[in-house]
Amino acid sequence: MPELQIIGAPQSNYVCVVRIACHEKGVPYTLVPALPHSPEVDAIHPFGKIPVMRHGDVTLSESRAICFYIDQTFEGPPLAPRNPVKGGRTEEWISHVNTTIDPLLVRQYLRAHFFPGTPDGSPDRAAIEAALPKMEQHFAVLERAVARTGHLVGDSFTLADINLLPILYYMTKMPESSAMLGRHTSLHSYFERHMARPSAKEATPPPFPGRQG
Ligand SMILES: N[C@@H](CCC(=O)N[C@@H](CS)C(=O)NCC(=O)O)C(=O)O
Repeated sequence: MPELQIIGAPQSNYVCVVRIACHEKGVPYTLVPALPHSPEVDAIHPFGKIPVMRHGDVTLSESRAICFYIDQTFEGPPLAPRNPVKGGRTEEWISHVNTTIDPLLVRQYLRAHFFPGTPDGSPDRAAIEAALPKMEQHFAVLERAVARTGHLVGDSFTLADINLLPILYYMTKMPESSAMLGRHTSLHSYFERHMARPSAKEATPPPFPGRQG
């Protein structure tokens, strides 16, 4: 088998998703550090986003596509349930996380802290304050979703949980979101329990260069 390369920056929540997926599947891989829009990424992703993947002659972009390939190519526990209802639920949650939750929690809220674009580099308070009421709704939805079984789908750890976990990890790093997570007790214990998995520990994002924590 050729080497499986996951190409991207380890701080990216989507790179983190693919790394957790590889670990859960029991697939060895090499992480090739690369930034969005770098030549090695642009060669594979038409819009220059990370992660991208190289496996022999096969190249792929988009975390869901990469996880699909890994799930289908290698032996090991399924990342997404093969049962159509549970599989469909898993896709439903992955889509909610990628199209609704990530844009608010990561692209709007976290970016306003980490990459605010303000003249002095201080957090963009207007963007943060605008995000918080909508974030309360998202946290409430997630709280209800995990309250019964401690998983997003059925009673096992799936690719849906893998997609959410890195975002929740970043929520613990900022004051408003960390307090919000603390107030949602089922979601908080869900996060702590799954973050203790070896796959999540191994893929925990390092700090952004030049930043602490
Ligand atoms: N839908 C993509 C999203 C990937 C994504 O947004 N990656 C970010 C880093 S976390 C990125 O490359 N951003 C650069 C850009 O949007 O130009 C996936 O699932 O892989």
